[in-house]
Amino acid sequence: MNASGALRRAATAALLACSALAAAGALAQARIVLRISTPAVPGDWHVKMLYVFKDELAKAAPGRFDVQVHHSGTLFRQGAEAVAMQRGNLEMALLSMQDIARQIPEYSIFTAGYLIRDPDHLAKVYGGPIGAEVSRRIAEAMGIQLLQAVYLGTRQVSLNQPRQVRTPADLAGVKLRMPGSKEWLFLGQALGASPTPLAFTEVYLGLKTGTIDGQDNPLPTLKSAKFYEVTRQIVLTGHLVDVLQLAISAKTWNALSAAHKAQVKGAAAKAAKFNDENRAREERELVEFFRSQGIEITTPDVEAFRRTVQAAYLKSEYAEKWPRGLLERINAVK
Ligand code: KDO
Repeated sequence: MNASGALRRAATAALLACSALAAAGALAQARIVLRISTPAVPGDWHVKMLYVFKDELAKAAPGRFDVQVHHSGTLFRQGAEAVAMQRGNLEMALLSMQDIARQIPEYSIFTAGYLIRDPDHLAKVYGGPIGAEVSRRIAEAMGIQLLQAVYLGTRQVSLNQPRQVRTPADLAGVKLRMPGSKEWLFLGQALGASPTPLAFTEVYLGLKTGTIDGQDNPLPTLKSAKFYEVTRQIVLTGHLVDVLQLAISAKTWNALSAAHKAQVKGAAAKAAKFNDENRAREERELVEFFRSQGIEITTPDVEAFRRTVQAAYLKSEYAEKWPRGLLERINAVK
């Protein structure tokens, strides 16, 4: 081989080495895609919270994650997220305990009305040993890793026509929209109403056209989803101090390094703090806002609701499956 041939070969080898290095670099830099699906609308604190999560993660691990927020149920419909994660079609979602109870029936305990007393009780139950135990079980049984419990708010009943409501008997015949799973429908029934399943995205129109008489959601949701525009009365039943779980598929979670796991957890905790504080503040402020909109706010006999709903759960087939002693342990969390 002559000198120029040797030179050409050396140059080609150098080029190849360079492009291999570049490819390896690109691979090392490939961003981890985290698509998050939620039915919540853009004005909802949960959607805003997901952008806090994205920003915090970008600060903690610059250029390493590609967080994509899909709101309004546009990527996966409400209730389909857990299965999508299990099939490898979705990385993250905000799951309800009702979604989880569909696969782990004993966890229907967390869907029971008048179980969690207030947001502080909620934070201590899910943030303490019970929450840790629940997370382990869900990871094993569902292949889904819970990252952080976030407050959804305290659910109240709202009606599109005013009505005297003191006790559950006064809700007889009221077509109360509930999300479409049996755990939710049971709650509507326990409240004394005629539960009607409907997706979250259909509720506004349902209230407006009268295909439903009412719905139940926390006050911040009435505001962000604009349900208050088609509401004449809010009955402060406070029947479910509600939580959602920011969750990630185990496949995605297990592929993360220990440092990335810590960064994801840290960003989730910051997002939850932002959400929880804003929701609690808004819950305090919104009664006045709704009054100013001409909506009647009434306080029923909450004790009568509590007694009726708790009794309905305790004698239901759900309670037969609750883990022994868990009810007492939840009640004992102070
Ligand atoms: C709803 O459909 O009423 C509900 O409040 C149920 C929750 O579990 C959750 O899906 C929530 O909607 C959405 O996140 C919208 O706030």
